[in-house]
Amino acid sequence: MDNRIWWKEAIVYQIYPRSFKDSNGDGIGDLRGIISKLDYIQSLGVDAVWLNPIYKSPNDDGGYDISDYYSVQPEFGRMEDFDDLLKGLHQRKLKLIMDLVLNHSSDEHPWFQESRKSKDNPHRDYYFWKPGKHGGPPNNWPSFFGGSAWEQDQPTGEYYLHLFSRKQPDLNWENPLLREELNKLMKFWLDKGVDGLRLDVISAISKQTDFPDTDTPDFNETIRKYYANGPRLKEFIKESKEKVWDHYDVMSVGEGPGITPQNAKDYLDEQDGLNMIFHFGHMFMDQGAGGRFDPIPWTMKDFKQVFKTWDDAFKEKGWGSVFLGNHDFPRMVSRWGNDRDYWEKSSKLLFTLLLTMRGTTFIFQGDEIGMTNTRLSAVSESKDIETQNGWREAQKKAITEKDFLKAANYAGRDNARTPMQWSDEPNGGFSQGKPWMNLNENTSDFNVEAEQHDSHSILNYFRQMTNFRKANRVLTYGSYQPLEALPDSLFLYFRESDKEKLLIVLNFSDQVTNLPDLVRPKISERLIGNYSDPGNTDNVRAWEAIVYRCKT
Ligand code: TEU
Ligand code: CA
Repeated sequence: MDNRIWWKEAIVYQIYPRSFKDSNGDGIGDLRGIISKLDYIQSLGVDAVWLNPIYKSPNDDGGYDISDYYSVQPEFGRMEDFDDLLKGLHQRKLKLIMDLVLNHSSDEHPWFQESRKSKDNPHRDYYFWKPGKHGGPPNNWPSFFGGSAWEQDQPTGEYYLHLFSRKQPDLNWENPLLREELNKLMKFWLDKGVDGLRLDVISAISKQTDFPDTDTPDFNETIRKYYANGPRLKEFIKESKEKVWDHYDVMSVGEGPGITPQNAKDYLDEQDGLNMIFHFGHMFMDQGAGGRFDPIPWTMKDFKQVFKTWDDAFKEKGWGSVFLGNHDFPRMVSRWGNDRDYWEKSSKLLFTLLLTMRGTTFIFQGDEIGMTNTRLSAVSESKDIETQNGWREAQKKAITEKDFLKAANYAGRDNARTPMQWSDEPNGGFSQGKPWMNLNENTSDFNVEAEQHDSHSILNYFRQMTNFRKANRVLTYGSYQPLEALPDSLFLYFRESDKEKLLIVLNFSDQVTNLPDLVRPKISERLIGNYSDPGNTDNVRAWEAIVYRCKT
């Protein structure tokens, strides 16, 4: 593997700063808190950190509403703290991937404050303004956060577009002056030595500027057909690449809601595309037509198919990312595993998948110790605008709070945002002050401190698995060959290179099941697994994960 590429081999650890570690007792995680945990991060065996937005923001949407792209959110610290964090990461051979939100800004950004003043303001076309129609918004587009994607604004009386909250007006990439501003701010952060950019909702930056009505009530279909994959998307990505990214050794990963297996590789061209994207094939699989708070059952058959579909999409060209959770989704062990009877085994099984699948692995903070979903007992406890607005919309449909809470506790983003569980000290060692958000009630049961010293803990299995992935390059560059025609709960796949072949066996069920006869003769030795005793090759135990070396 002479053409080794760091971002293909990297294991990336995602940090949501507000909930990671508070250093000054105000109950809010901050940059110096992250600095205090750099040795822990390094001990995980990861190669890079993806930092959710740290820029000045009114925090309407967890920092994804930026009011100054050039300064650090005061609650998180100062620019010097950022510089110290970057230095601390680089000293430990860790790379930093920054999260940039370029599809929209905060409505408190000076650009928007100017833009809204008058129709002929020089900043007017930094955003999308349209007159209303028939006394209402210009079209029927729904916002990700409920209600219309248009907000009427005074003094001009026109409507502005906001695919997300009304405090997140969409930036008008049609305007070359605006694009120049965005290129400038990207260069500002890259000149500091940042190693990668995670580009928020990059799939939506090119709009269909005639703004046709959506013809479907299915929200995810509306995203795909109307918000994502706009006519100039490839052009805008190419321009940013040529004007900015190509001048740095920087990795670009685009967040791509609405991108499809058919068109993904169009955006990942070596010459003029992104390095990789996050797709949402599995993430939206259990969302009904009404989106996140309209959950529908998911099946292992579909789950396995998503991995095959997307691996096929990147077989010839492009590169995928592999994740099972982040700050926008419930905790992976609660969603895909069994966080009651097989919490430890299923957490470890999910890591075995993440760290043996083809594509760059992204791990969300806290998943390495098996953090689970939290439980809101009232919607008022939610700290997330998507849940709060979702409840506003649910009430219009006479949905009871009890029923809405069931959906929010299953699918809501609060699940991922409870503070990191460091120890059984007060507030889980996260803060000396009152945390901005309640910790999970199970913090004293399991936390970093407790797992650090337990050789069978999820945390230490995670460390074994990151080392295992890096010691076996076939897991990065090898082919992915899933076995078909198996019981739905049995997920088996080969990873093969010209030198070696591994078989990964994952039992996504509480039942013991047989290892299929066809694979048994191919096995030469068991390399790693989530049961401390090796068991036998006749069957696979409940939530058992095993990696075998195959005879070649
Ligand atoms: O999320 C955009 C996105 O992909 C949405 O589908 C998201 O997964 C969810 O449905 C909205 O919660 C990005 C950020 O990851 C998210 O935290 C922000 O709220 C959103 O963009 C707006 O910036
Ligand atoms: Ca703090």
